[in-house]
Amino acid sequence: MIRFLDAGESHGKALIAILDGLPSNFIVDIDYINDELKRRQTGYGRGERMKIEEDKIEILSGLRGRKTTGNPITMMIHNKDYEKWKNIIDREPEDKEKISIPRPGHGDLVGYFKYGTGDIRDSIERTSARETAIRTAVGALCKSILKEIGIDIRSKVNSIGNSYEEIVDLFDDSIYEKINNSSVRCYDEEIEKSFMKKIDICKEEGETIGGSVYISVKGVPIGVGSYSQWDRKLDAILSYGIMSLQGVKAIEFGNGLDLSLRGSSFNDEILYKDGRISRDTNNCGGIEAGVSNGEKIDIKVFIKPIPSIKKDIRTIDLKTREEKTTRYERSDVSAVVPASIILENIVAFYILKELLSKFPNDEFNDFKKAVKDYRDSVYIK
Ligand code: EPS
Repeated sequence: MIRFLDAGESHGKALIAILDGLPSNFIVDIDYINDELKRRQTGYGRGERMKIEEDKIEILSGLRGRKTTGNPITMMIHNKDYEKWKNIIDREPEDKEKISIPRPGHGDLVGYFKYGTGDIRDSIERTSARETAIRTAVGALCKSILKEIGIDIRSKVNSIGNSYEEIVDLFDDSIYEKINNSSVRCYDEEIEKSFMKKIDICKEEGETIGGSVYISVKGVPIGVGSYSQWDRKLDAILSYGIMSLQGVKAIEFGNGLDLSLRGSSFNDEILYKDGRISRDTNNCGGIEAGVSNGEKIDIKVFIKPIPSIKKDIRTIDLKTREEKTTRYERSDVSAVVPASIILENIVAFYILKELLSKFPNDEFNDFKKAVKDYRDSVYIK
């Protein structure tokens, strides 16, 4: 069973994660993890902070040389911006410095009442999506293990505001190359311009904007997840991880939101082609009854606009209950492009976790062999 906890604050010294339960003898590619961190940082719509940070992973335990040992893996990313913030972060603020005007939509109001420290700075530091850097590192390590097992996870941006690009097969390498080279992660140049324009207009107007991303997972064998208990269903487990990403407000598996389809068209007919069970459609998104069915796992995720906006909206001062307008904290204009990368990595953690629960093995090569033997037995007949 793999699990992890992370810690660290947006402007604190560092972000840390402890990832426990990975099989031994897997050769870790640090460059791959750092490339994923870079992918997360470089999207259109980012603010000033990304010019400061240059995220790199440091592994403090769990490896001998480059190989996993089965011991817990401690990962760390330093916050470069800490140097400028340490006088704020590392001392108790005077009363007049405490923040009491919450940004609607952020964790400011709920954190103020829940933890009662009297300073919104405390919740800002932990609710910030800066935390997704370390979650991306954890997921990237899981994603690199899945790659060796024959499972690939890809993503694109589907919409920025109400500007939309059609879903496409992300495993068409020439299309995916275009997506990876686009600063808004889409394949059509006209749509790319319209996505960028939406973000530019928001920036000029002191606004922020949401959107949606599409994640597709190829190679998960039949039988991952379970219907035997409600809390073992794969779609429910993935949703838990996906909803935990800052700003996510909705998820669709396959074409779950297409209510125009009736039963005979929605339910994907079962066919037998080229020696394997297959489907011509994937409306169920690769999961039936909470169990992977061997098709691609297709997920669309919807992200709301960032709550740190320059434009004034109404709020109150929690100390006096007086009406105020929001105070501005430096932020990004849109988090949709980085969300696409972060979600690939969040999904990777859960797919690996569930795969290891079906094929429990302490050693990587045994794990790989168990998955291969099972795949052969299912697909050849
Ligand atoms: C964030 C606010 C901004 C973002 C940050 C998330 O940071 P800052 O307050 O330092 O300007 O840049 O995202 C990251 C730092 C990151 O690495 O993704 C927020 O309030 O959620």
